[in-house]
Amino acid sequence: MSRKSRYPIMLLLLILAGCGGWGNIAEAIRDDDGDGWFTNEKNQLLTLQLESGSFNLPGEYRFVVDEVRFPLDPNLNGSFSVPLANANQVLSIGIDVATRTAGTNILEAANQRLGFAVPLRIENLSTGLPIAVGSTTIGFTNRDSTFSAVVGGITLGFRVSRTFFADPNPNDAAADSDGDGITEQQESVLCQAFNGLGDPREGAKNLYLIVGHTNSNSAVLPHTKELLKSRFRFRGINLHIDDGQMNGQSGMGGFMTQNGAPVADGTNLTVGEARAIRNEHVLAARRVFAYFILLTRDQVSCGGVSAFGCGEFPSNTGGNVVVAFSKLVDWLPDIKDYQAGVMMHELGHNLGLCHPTQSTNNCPSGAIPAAERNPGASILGTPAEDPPIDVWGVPLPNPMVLVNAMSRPLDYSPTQWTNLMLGAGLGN
Ligand SMILES: [Ca+2]
Ligand SMILES: [Ca+2]
Ligand SMILES: [Ca+2]
Ligand SMILES: [Zn+2]
Repeated sequence: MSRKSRYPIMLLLLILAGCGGWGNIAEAIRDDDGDGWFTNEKNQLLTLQLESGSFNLPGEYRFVVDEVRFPLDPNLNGSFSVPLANANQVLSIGIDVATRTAGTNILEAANQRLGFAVPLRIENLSTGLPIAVGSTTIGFTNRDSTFSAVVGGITLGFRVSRTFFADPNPNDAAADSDGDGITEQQESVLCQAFNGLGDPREGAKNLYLIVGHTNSNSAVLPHTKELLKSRFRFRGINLHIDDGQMNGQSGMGGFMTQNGAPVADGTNLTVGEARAIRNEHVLAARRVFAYFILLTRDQVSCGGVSAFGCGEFPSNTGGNVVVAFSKLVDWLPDIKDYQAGVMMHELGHNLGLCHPTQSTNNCPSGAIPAAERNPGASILGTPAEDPPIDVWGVPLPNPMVLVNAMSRPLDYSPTQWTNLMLGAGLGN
């Protein structure tokens, strides 16, 4: 990203030159490899912690922050318990719910002050089904602070902590110290374009997913985003979903045409066509570090066969594009989290994963133990893996294939997570 103006930098230099001397300032703002991260420990990490809560009613509470469900839980169904005896008391919660970063872009901000806004929703799960309690936006800046927010009779206490970090690799803008496939320069683009989302630090894995759709009914659903982001966060990966908007900024995803015209109803797109559509709508500088899913109104065509989705395996020429049938019935709501399932399944192929029964040494990401090769235990299971039913010795197609597909967990198997080839197919 180019600097909007050099004046704020000049001003900073002139002011600081009076007290610290030129050498110190030049040292402080060094970015030797020009990747947008200061060489020295001057980059900022802001951590938003949900510190405490006072609840007017007892119950089981879920906090959806930045579209991620907290407390994190393997079933994506975690809750914070408030017993009757503790209602209206200040209870300690202590969950880090969001982070934001700033690199050399801080030099462009007046008084080096940045503003962040994080959406929050509270749900009560006491009855089993989530009941919305209320929602708000949590605003904070890049300063240490504590503050509270009142949502539907619940007072939440927050703490913002600012820490500083150095460029993890100060001499190579193309380095990828955290191994997420996004170079440090690209992490900086993510940070600057989306108000603090990129993070180059070791362990800070980011996955940038751009989602397009061919029909107004086929867009990615808020519920899907929440499920996918929660699942990846639970596994230590910060998934960012750009459906035209991301973190309050304009992105690259959204409605997409093919060669300038809407895709006609009844078209069965291939993954190659999805790639061409991506190239038509997503800037080259952005798509090199993004995964892309095109959601379609109709079933898709994989190797000439009609299917719910297909995803490229990582290679020198592909590995970051998916085409997927958005909803089983175009004009109806999603059924049984189908959309999140098909997206996570096909994205799994981009990440080098195979169907459980095919997860041998021939799979790009390697084998999984035989005990995990159960199509029912991973979202990578497929109807084709369901054994045919046997009727008096005659094998017939299993009528439960769709039901089975719908009942698979929205998760990869443990070894699939270990084998994940995050970033391998990027750059194409
Ligand atoms: Ca740097
Ligand atoms: Ca990286
Ligand atoms: Ca990262
Ligand atoms: Zn598959």
